[in-house]
Amino acid sequence: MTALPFPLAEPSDAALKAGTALFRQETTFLKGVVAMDGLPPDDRLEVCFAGRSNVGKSSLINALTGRRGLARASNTPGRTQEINYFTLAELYLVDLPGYGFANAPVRVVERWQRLMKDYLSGRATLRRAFLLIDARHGPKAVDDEIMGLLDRAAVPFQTVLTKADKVKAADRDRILDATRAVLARHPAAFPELVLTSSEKGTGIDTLRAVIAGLA
Ligand SMILES: Nc1nc2c(ncn2[C@@H]2O[C@H](COP(=O)(O)OP(=O)(O)O)[C@@H](O)[C@H]2O)c(=O)[nH]1
Ligand SMILES: [Mg+2]
Repeated sequence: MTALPFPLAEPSDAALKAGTALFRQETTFLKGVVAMDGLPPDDRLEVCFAGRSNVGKSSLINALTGRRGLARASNTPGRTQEINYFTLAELYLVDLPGYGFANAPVRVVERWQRLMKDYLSGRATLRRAFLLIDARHGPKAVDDEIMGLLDRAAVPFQTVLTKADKVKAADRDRILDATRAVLARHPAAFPELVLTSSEKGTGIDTLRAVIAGLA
């Protein structure tokens, strides 16, 4: 067997330190954006968190920043209809509306899905998209579709598996490999994965280090 592609990211001690130092600074909410012309000036790099509704985007931002109520997390899928901008030092962290199932009228959903896709394919200062996937399920067709959009827009994306605390140990490797098989078809996929739990704190320091490496 050859070595599997897409290993789990293992940042160096120096990278971990840089991550801790970056996220020790205060993250603040900048604005909620409902249309492309409402995006803040593209005067700094940004990273975004994309993924299906309820995958854990907002919870992950809260875990990274250590601020529980910063990004609004919700049990009701598809409630975030805006692109939410947070400022962290010389970087923007961007919480995107989810895709897939949403608890809102079709026309409203279409509008914000369009916004999310326009953002993902048209934001020049977007340094990397973190594509969140529920670690219990692996990628779904709709994730594959967004990956295709990112390929075409040449936006590098890195997969972050969420809710690791809910995965049975026996299922973990199978789901990781299923994820790798999908990523292997996507040229824009960054070749390392991050496995996280916002609940337990797993992988949060790793993701901080990855982001600090981009800042
Ligand atoms: N067990 C567990 N639940 C999580 C985790 N992250 C998020 N959740 C839960 O999943 C639901 C959706 O989270 P949210 O951050 O609002 O997802 P979003 O729609 O992608 O922003 C909430 O009930 C969260 O408490 C995690 O790491 N572990
Ligand atoms: Mg959210």
